Amino acid sequence: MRFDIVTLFPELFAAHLEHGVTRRAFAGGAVQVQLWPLREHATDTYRRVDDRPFGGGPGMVLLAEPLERALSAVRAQRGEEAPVVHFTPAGRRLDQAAVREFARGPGAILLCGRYEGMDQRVIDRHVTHEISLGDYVLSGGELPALVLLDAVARLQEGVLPAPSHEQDSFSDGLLEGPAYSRPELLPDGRGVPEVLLSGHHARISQWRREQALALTARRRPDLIEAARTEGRLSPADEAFLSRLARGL
Ligand code: 9D3
Repeated sequence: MRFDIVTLFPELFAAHLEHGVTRRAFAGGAVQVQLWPLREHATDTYRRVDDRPFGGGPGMVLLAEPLERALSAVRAQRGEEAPVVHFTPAGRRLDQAAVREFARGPGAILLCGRYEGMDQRVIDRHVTHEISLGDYVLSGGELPALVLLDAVARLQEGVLPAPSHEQDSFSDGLLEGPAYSRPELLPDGRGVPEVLLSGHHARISQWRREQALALTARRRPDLIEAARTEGRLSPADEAFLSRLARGL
């Protein structure tokens, strides 16, 4: 799959693409990334890519023409089929279901906004998905684009060591409980839950499931409700949750 990223700040992407799990996806060729510096598509001698909004108001707007030219250059290389994503605070919040859909598809063209936004005519003509990360204010769409890339790259075959995304929270829809590693006993005397050292795999699995259910019920009751609606809670899960609710 291929991601083409239209941005004023291509340098922001380098460190992430060169490290860790995502580097494996990119180096292995599962995910191709091409950066399209918007400034190279400016039309005037000052290389302007933004201007004041018609009608007045604060801030600047990304100009339609450089964006249209950048999109034409991208499409000359990859054709018409790709989704075009605009990252904007007004978009639908990104979730794991959307990430899975991108991971199954051909990739996308990612438009990273800056300033107060981009000329609406570009959005109207080209954009197929508007995506937000959530209700806080960032300075542009570059970090959101990296977030989507990271989430998609780690789902590619051979990128993760094991089939570990089968066990991800948000794959089974619950938060994960606590994890512990060496040493068994810290110098200040804190140990590790006994059951994890027992070697009793069935008991360990049950304990982990209960930890996940308890944490999710406390922090994200909405996820418990969704799991219930979708039939992902067993009778044993329900029994545990009702004991929990009664404070036992
Ligand atoms: C004056 C109104 N502002 C909205 C709160 C305008 C505005 C602020 C920040 C317009 C764009 C931006 C830059 N942010 C993004 O481009 C962005 C973003 C975000 O700020 N939060 C969460 N997700 C995203 S995706 C793109």
